[in-house]
Amino acid sequence: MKLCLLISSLFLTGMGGHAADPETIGHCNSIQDAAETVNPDTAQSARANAQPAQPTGTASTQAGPASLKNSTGMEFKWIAPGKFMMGSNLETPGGKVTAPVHEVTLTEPFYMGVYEVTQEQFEQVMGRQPTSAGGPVNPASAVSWSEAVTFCEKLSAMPAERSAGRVYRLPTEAEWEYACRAGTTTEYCFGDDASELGEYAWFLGNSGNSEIDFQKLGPLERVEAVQSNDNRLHPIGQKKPNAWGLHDMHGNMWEWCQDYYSKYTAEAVTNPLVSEPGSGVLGSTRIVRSGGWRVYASGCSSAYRNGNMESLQGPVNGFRVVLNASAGNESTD
Ligand SMILES: [Ca+2]
Repeated sequence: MKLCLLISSLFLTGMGGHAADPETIGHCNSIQDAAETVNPDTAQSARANAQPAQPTGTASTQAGPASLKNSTGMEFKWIAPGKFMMGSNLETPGGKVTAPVHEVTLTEPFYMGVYEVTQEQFEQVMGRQPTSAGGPVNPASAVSWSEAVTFCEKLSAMPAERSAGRVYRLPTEAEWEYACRAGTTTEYCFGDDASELGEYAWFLGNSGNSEIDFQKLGPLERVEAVQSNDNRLHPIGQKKPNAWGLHDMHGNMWEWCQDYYSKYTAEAVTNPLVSEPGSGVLGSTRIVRSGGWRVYASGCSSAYRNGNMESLQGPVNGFRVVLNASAGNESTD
């Protein structure tokens, strides 16, 4: 069973550098089996720095440009501060890892990357290709959390960006889900019907040579379906954006967030960020969101979450960045 969990979790986490062994996956009963490892009771640290919700009257609501393009060509959308219900109470892969639903208030606006960071942008900022290279408009892949943080630091230090006062960072987990939901309360940014996911996302059901409806297949049939399907990542921006103009928030690449993994609690919080590691194995991992090209639909929901080690350079691990909103931000367009 342990092996089954480990191998089949590849379909969720992208851990490891190779496609999962389909024969082994065939012995697993379901994707729910696959992700039990993401929800141990050991990851029960409190949400560090999380505070009870406060009135939003002091929030900075100074709007910058609705869209912004920086000196490297990266595009951003201005995201207004606000309040939303984070998580989902539905059963998810690995148990209810997204529960309980709780109120989150974000008091500051921010700019969210419209796309996952591309290989070309990664090279421009880091001076080298990401570990896995495949094409300039492909998302940068096999990027560790630490590399993603370094990318933000180097991008912020580029002369044109520094003189414009632009500071980049990874999104917090709450910012990521808020931006993904774009005002929705459904399982996906477009509703609850997973059969529509292919219009918005590259995921295991459509990222290969043939589309596969895994819901209609048994475990062994799933293995056979994946075996020769050549599932892979795809260039950014080919699928529909969400209501706030953000692409690939579901699927394509898992996206690193700042936070360490921690179980949710029910109380309302403001600007949550888990900045200290918690207990247990997962407590020292960093949050990834979005699901990816090798992930079932249920792992690509707005609320689904997983934890990966900071050093992991999995083939499904990419990222997008946040630009701190400030009065000095002006588009280079
Ligand atoms: Ca993504």
